[in-house]
Amino acid sequence: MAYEHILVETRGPVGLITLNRPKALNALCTPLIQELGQALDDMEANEEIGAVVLTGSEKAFAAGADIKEMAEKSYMDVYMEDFITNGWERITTCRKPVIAAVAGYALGGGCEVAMMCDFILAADTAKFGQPEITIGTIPGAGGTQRLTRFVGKSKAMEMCLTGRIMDVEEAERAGLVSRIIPAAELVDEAVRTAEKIAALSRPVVMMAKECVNRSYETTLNEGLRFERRVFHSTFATEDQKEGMQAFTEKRTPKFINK
Ligand code: DAK
Repeated sequence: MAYEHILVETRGPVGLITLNRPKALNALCTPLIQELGQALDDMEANEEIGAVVLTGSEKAFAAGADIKEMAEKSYMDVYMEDFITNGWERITTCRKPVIAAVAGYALGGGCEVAMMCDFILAADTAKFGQPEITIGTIPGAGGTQRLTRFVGKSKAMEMCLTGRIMDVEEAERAGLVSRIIPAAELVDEAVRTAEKIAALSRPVVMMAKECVNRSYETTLNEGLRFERRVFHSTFATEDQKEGMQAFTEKRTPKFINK
């Protein structure tokens, strides 16, 4: 499929999606979100792909939802259209791992999209923020909820109430990003990381992802029970047998995704 607002490529077992509206700092207009959803559908269905990297440009991962598209809408417009709800959460329903590779601005909806990914690798140029309050609205794609879970109430509250932008060192200290990488190496390192994941047992990777995500949605005891059941179920896979056998035979395992 031909896309207008994103670039899509595969690098071995990795699907790479690049947000590509450079003149608008990758502002997330509705057609872009629809294209992103379509690309994720395709990658989810493609058996050759084991993990996905989502990135933007050197200057901006994404500077937010498209303010020019939203500006004139009335309450009834956004309510009746379910404005920009449709499609936005596709990343969170993707069963394959999705890594955000963030350079430059990740603001508003851009920060929210990065947080919907499984983890964030950030360039030393990355900046994160929820500046919606400065344009008379509030985060609408999870910013008040996910940011608070990542960085805690005090920092999330300050960011949502003032619109302050966090630099990458602060974001790493606060647990929002997993690693800082020199900007020039960001995408290659994200693809290498995705390749490592793609080389593992796909069903077991999906199970691990499901368990970590469950920790956000349930109590500790329920989460532990869920993890235990899924842990047991890995013993029904051929890949668990192969992985442990390979360890004892001091060789690299050959996973078959079964
Ligand atoms: N929307 C539209 N255009 C944008 C944009 C945005 N968010 N951000 C930047 N641009 C455009 C600028 O208008 C400018 O276009 P021209 O004037 O050249 O035509 C071009 O990109 C370059 O931007 P600047 O000239 O401003 O570049 P600077 O380097 O001077 O400044 C900046 C960079 C990132 C600091 C600045 O552009 C900025 O403050 N941008 C806006 C950041 C912002 O407020 N973001 C939050 C937007 S609200 C929801 C889902 C999502 C959302 C809500 C609900 N649901 C699922 C319900 C999300 C809402 C938001 O994100």
